[in-house]
Amino acid sequence: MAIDYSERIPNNVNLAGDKTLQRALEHWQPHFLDWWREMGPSDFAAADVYLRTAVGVDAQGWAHYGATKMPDYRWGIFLADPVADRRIGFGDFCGKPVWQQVPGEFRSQFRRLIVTQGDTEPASVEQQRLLGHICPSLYDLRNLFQVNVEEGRHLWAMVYLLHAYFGRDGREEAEELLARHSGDVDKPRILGTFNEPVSDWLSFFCFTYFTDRDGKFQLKSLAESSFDPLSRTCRFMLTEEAHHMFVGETGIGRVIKRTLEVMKELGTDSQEAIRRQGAVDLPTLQRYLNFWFSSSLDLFGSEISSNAANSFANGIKGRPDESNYADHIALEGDYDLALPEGDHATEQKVAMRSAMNEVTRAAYVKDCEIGLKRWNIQMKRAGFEFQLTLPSTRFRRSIGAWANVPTGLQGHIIGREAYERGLPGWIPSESDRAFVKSLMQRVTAPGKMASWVAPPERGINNLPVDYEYVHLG
Ligand code: BYC
Repeated sequence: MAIDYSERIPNNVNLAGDKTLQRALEHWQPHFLDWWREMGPSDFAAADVYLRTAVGVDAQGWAHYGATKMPDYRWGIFLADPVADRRIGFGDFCGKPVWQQVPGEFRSQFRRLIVTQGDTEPASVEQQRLLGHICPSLYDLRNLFQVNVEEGRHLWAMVYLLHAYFGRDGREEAEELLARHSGDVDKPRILGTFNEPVSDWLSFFCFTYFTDRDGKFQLKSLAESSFDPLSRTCRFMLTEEAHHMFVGETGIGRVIKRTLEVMKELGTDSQEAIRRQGAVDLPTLQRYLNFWFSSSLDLFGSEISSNAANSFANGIKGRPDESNYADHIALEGDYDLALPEGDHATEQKVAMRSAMNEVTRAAYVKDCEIGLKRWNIQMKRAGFEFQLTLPSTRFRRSIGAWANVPTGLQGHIIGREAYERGLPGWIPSESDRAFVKSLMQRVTAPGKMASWVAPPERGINNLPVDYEYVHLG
């Protein structure tokens, strides 16, 4: 379905046919642009960026490339095409036709989920706003900005739903999405990870690998929703999300490649020697992975959650790839959970519906492991023993059954003191962060890379790596 770019707000939802909604969104638009100017990528408004813009929502239409100034990017409202006779795929209403409006009794649950989803999008742009100043290459700078404008569009996607289906409350929530800010003491973003600073590119690559991947799984769950406009919105968002995870996976892969080159050249794995050459030693990378993985695990909510059970029962939020499950009702059968009890973990059976957050988290962990396997093969092939691992899902949790339970990386419960002592060696220490910060020298000559990252294997849209992806002017 084509997107109408002649409109002030590009869309494929026939916005012109609903003047009240159109006016309401046109009223919100300048607030969004003010927010982008104040909280978006700092100081790059005049740069021409080789951006991908969606022109349609089908397989061919969503990738139109060209040089664009970010404030001129055509943020808009794009829903995936409707599926004819779509039926509810899970929960108590399984098999009934999907809803085109929000049922009154589920209104506040839907609103809460849409607001939580919407809140993460501008949050991530805020977290990343200063990274442009310390970009390792023009190629990376362009990818950062591509991610940023798309997160901006994902905010539009949720704001459209709030305006179109939640009346006055929705409009108020849409304003609040621009009023909360990442890391703000008084008005922080809703979910923990989105208040963590992303102040260097190693964190950015970890964020796009781990945190954007939470986005993939949450969007997949919401794409199953009985509320069809939410499902269609999330389906289209998922096509864009794939690029964000690509940035994370290839980014970390390139850091590793560069480190391996340096280790080979020097014939040592000495941290000092590697760091002196301006590369990231692998144990430091491991600590960054530990930090972002454990933080992102919290984004799935509690292991046992009545909210999740209700959302599943009412057809509000399903499991990612719901069609892969045999039983879409999930009233029978249990889920085995390991829960902390004193100084050890005990196995407990939990009703399946109450464990839906854990079901999604487990699928996410499996997906996270794929990149690690690839990187570990990369290291083995280069002739090195070092292997990256994911810490236990019990490690350093702030939400759920394992919140504030002191464990080591393998998930064994240890004393509080041992935990405090061990932690600086498990997540980036102050000196790790200072070192990584020292590497973050801005590189903007086309094709040139910072000392700590290898060039990508190919450029964007078949262009060479040394193409001028951002014209700084
Ligand atoms: N931090 O029963 P519980 C993305 C709250 S990322 C702080 O345990 P429930 C993106 C929870 O809200 C995807 N608070 O879990 C990535 C609830 O609060 P209220 C974002 C947390 O309700 C990169 C309370 O604890 N999308 O798109 O099942 C760049 C008890 O909740 C946290 C979504 O998350 C936390 N980590 O919630 C850009 C989808 N975890 O309501 C974008 C929408 C839980 O009692 N959200 N809480 O005050 C949801 O589906 C659900 O709200 C949750 C789990 C997944 C967050």
